[in-house]
Amino acid sequence: MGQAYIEELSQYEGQEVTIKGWVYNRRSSGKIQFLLVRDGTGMVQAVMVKKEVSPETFALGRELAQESSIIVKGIVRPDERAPGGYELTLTDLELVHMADEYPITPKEHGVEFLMDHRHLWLRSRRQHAILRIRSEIIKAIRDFLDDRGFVLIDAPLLTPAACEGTTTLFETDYFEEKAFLAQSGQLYMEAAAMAFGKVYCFGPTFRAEKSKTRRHLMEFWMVEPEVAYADHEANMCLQEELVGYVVQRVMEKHIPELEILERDITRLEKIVPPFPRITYDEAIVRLQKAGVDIQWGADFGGGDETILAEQFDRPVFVEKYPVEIKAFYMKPDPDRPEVALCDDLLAPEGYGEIIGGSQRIDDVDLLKQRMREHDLPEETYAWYLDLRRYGSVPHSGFGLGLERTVAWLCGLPHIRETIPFPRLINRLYP
Ligand code: NSS
Repeated sequence: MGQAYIEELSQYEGQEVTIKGWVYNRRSSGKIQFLLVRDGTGMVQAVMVKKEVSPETFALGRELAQESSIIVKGIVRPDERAPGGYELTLTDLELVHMADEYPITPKEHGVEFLMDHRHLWLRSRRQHAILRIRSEIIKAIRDFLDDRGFVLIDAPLLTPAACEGTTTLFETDYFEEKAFLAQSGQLYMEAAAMAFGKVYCFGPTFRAEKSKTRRHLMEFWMVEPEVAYADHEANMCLQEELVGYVVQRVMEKHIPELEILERDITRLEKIVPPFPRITYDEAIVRLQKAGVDIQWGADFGGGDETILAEQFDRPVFVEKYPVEIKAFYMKPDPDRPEVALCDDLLAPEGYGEIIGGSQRIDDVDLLKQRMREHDLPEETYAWYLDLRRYGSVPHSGFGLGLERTVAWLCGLPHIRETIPFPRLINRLYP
């Protein structure tokens, strides 16, 4: 009569188990009550028959408010109709805490209301499905890189300088010095790649994005691999292998969650590398043909990315953007210096850019020149320039946005549900 988790009930068929959890829902019909119990690992229906339990226990069942914490004892019975395949015949019920009237009821609530109650909303079936898939994606990314000999190197979150432009920095006071929350760990990964060869960081990054879109968070997680001696081509191969691996893993382990989310799984089955590649030049022509008023030299908006991505059933690489619209560290194409050896990977179905990557400038003079053009103070980046002074090599890397990847794989209309506690332009609570 041991304690069990709901996800392991199949091991206890016919036995009495104890489940510690919460009341998800409850209904009764006279002499019989049905308690839907959740314990974090799953959900099970406990059936309580009046004549088989004490009068106190039966009365307690009737009073249980939604989300009250309870300890249930019961016999595990197979039941084909039950979601996990099992049901409990309740033998005993203990109240741990009677919940106040729970604000989130099975009826429909508005998004702002749910976001205000995010700390409670996490208990719902749909949020469970999403955050379990998120957890799997993190593990899949780490397994992929670890298995290939990458070393995890943590980047600092408080930094003295910008990586991705100075307009989206969160500034903070660092003992009378200015510090910024990291927009990316990349510059530090470049240092680490020169030390370890193949490295990655995986952590939160921050952008004061003044845009209110379904793809932007102020705080998001990014995995950033960086590889010494890898060129632009090798960089894209690594990206498509990683994405293919992650999709495969989610399909292997999380079909029930994808079903809860009503994800069209046939769309995910197509995500097999190699992915199509188009140049920025070609992307401009495609957009113009689709009726978009855009000229060479302009950056793409979310709408443009969607139009491009819709032309493919797999993620599509757009490579070689104009140097002018990209970050200072990207290496210009030696055959055509007005474009950079960079790529964005656009997810299908309108999920937009999930990866940004590039080969980095390895020449110290060119890097200094680019920094001047971007008005970046040389002193703050002296250490970064050092990397081009002591054994500089061609190297490349990329950043994959975790939340956009979760949104895409789960088929969510908005990025806010992909992270436990989202930071949005109008939200710092809870
Ligand atoms: O700005 S990126 O395109 N690239 C970098 O930060 C490089 N320094 C990465 C590198 O090469 N090591 O951002 C990379 C990805 C981008 O493709 C999105 O998937 C995601 O990070 N991203 C975001 N996700 C959610 N919200 C916001 N605001 C956001 N910004 C970027």
